[in-house]
Amino acid sequence: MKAYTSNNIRNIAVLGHGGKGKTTLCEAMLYISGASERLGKVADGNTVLDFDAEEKRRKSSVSSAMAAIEWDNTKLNIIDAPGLFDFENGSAEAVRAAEAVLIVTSAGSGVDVGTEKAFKAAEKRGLAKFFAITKTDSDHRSFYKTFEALKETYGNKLCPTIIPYMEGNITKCYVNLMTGMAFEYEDGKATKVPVPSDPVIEEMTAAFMEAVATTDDELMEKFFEGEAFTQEEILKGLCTGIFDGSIYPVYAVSGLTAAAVDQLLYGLAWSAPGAYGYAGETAKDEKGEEVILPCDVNGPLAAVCFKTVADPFVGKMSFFKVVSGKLTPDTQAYNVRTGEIEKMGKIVTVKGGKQEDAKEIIAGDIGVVTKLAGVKTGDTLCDSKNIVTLDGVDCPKACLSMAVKVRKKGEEEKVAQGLFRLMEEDPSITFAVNKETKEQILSGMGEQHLDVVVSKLKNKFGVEVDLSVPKVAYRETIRKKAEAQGKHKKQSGGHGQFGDVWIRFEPTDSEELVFEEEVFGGAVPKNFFPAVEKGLRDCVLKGVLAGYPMVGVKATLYDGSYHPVDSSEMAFKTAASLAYKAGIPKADPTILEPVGTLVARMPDDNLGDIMGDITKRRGRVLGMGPADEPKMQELTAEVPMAEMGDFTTVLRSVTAGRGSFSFEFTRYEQAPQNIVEKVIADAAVEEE
Ligand SMILES: Nc1nc2c(ncn2[C@@H]2O[C@H](COP(=O)(O)OP(=O)(O)OP(=O)(O)O)[C@@H](O)[C@H]2O)c(=O)[nH]1
Ligand SMILES: [Mg+2]
Repeated sequence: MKAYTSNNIRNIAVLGHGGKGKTTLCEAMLYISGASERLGKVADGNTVLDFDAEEKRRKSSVSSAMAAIEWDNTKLNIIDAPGLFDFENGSAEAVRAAEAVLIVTSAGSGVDVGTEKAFKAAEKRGLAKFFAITKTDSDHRSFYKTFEALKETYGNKLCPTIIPYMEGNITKCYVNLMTGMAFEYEDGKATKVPVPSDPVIEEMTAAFMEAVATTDDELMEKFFEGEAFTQEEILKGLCTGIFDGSIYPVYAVSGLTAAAVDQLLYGLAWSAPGAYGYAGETAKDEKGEEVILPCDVNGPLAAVCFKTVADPFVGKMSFFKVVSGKLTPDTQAYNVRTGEIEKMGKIVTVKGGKQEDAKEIIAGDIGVVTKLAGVKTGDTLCDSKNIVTLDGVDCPKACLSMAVKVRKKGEEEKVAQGLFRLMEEDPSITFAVNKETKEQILSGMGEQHLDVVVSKLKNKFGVEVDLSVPKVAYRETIRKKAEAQGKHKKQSGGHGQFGDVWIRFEPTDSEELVFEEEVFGGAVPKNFFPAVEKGLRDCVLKGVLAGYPMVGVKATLYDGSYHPVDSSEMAFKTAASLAYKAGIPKADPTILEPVGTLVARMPDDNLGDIMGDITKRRGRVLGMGPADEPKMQELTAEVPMAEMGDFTTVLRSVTAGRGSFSFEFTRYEQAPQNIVEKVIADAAVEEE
C-alpha cells in the first residue's frame, strides 16, 4: 500500500443491528476497491473480516475486524463491528478509533435497536454519521420504507444520497444525487445509464438539494431562486453538513451483489471527515486539565490502544489510533498507566486476520504494534516529555455470571491462563474466584458471549469447561437467645483432657462474632478465654443448617469448670465447639440471603412488564421515573441476588435489547421459609 498523509486518511466504524449486512457490505467494499480478489460471502465462510473460527461457525461477527481500502487517493480504514449485543465490546472499539460511523440497516427494516445504539454511540463521541441501507437487491424489500422510518426518527437531517430506482419490486438502477448520475450494476460493475424520469427521484433530489442548501446562506438563496448548484458547491455543502452533524447521508447499496458500493466508496472518500479535518482531539494533561491535540504528524506522540488481539502466530497485537505524532519501530513511547517506556515490536497493518509489515503509523491513522507486553486496551502511549491521557474505550460491563467447572482435573491453571488471554482481547469478560463459595466465576455480556468464550477455551487452548449457575453466598444467623454447655472430658492413658463451658448465644447487629465473658470466681481460668473465643470463631465459619457462615451472633462465656492438670487450650477450644453445636440449634437459626439494588433502564412501554418480572423475582420496587434520555424509564428495586440469574436475558428480550441495568450487593436479609428449606435441602444433597 502506498503511503498516505494524514489528510487523506478516514477511519470508519461500521455499526448496526446483528445480521443487517455489515460484514457483507465491507467485503463488497474490499472487493470493489481491489483490496480483496473475490467477493467474500458470510454464508460461505470465506470473508476477509469474519476470519475467526467462531465467526465462520456462527456465520456472524463476534469481534471487530479491520481492513484498509484505497479509493480515489484516500485510505479508508474500515472497522467492521459485530451487531449482536453480546459482542458490543467490538463496537466500542470501532467507535473509539473512528471519526465517522457508517450505520448499516437493511431495506425493509424499521429503525432497529442496533441503529439506535449505533447512533447514540456516534453522538456520544461527536462522530459523523452515514447510513447505508443494504439488501436493496432483494425483491419486496423496500428501501423507501426504511428511509421513511429513519426519517421519522432522525428528521430532515437525513439526506438521501444514493437511491434505488425501482420498477415494481426490482431495483433497476441506482441514482447518485451528489453527481446526478445513474448506474446499473452487474457483478458489481457499473454501467452509466440516463437518470430515469420519475417523481420519486425528483422528490429525493429536491430533499438532497435542500439539505445541502441548509449548510450555507448563499446556497439557500440559490436554492429558493431555483438555481442549480455546481458540483463543487454540492460537495462543499455536503462535507460541511456531515462534519457539523446537520446532514446524515443515506446510501442505498447491496453488499451481496456489490451494487452501488463504488458510489458509497466515493461518498466516504469525498465527504467523511478524517482526524485531520478536526481541530484536534481532547486529552488530559498531567494536571488533569484538558488539552487539544491537533492531528499533526510532527507533533508529540499521543496514541490510544483501542483493541488487543492474542494472535497464535504473531503474538500480542496492540491496535493503535495515533492522535498526534507517529509510532515507528524506534519510538520511545511512554505508557501513562504504568509509567514505563515501551519497547516497540514490529509495526504492521491488518486486513482481517492477515498482517502486512509497515514502516510507521502516523497521526490520524490506525495500525498495529506487536509484542507490547505492558500495554492493554485503553492505554495511552505518549511522549515522556509531553504526558497526556486520551479517552479509553467505552467498554460495556459484564452482566451475566456463571460458575466455571473444569472437566478434567488438573487443568484449572490452563483454564485460568486461557481466560486471562481472552480477557486481554475482550475486557467485557471478567473472571474471578468467589472466596466464599470457592467457585471460579466467569462473567460476560450474555449467553452467546459466554458460549463463545467456552468454545474458544476448547479450540484455542485445548481445555473443556462447563458453566453452571453460581452458588449464592447465603449466611446463617440466630433469632433467639439460648444457653448451652459444652463439656469435653477424655481420659486416655497419661494426660487427660478437660474443658467445660457454659455459653449464652444471642442475636446481635454485628456481622462478626461478638465474644464476651461473665465468669465469676475463676470457674474458667482467664488464660483459657482466648481458646474458647478461638474455638467459637472457627465454628461460626460454618453454620449448623447448611454450612454457610454464621453472622449476627453474640456469645457470652458465663460459667464452666476446669481441671488443674487435664485442662488445656485445646480442650477448651473443643468444649466451646460442643457448646456451639448444642446451643445454636436451640437459638432459632435461619438462613439470610443477599439482596442487591437493581437500577434498570427501559423504554416507557416496557416498564409494566419489567415491574411484573421484578415482582416475580421477589423484588421490591423502590422508585421509578423518566430516565435522562427520551422515552426511557429508570427503575430502582431491591431484589434477592439468587433470583437475578437470567434477568439480563429477560430484560434484553422484553426490551428488544434497548434495556440496560446495574446490580450491586446491598445487604443480607432473612430468606422466606420456602427458600430456607430449599437451601438446607440443597446443602444436604451436596454433603452426600
Ligand atoms: N440479499 C442480500 N442479502 C444480504 C446482503 N447483505 C447481507 N446479506 C445476508 O444477510 C446475512 C447477514 O449478513 P452479514 O453481512 O453477516 O451481517 P452483519 O451485519 O455483519 O451481521 P453481524 O456480524 O452478526 O452483526 C447473510 O446471510 C448475508 O448473506 C445484501 O445486500 N443482499
Ligand atoms: Mg458481521
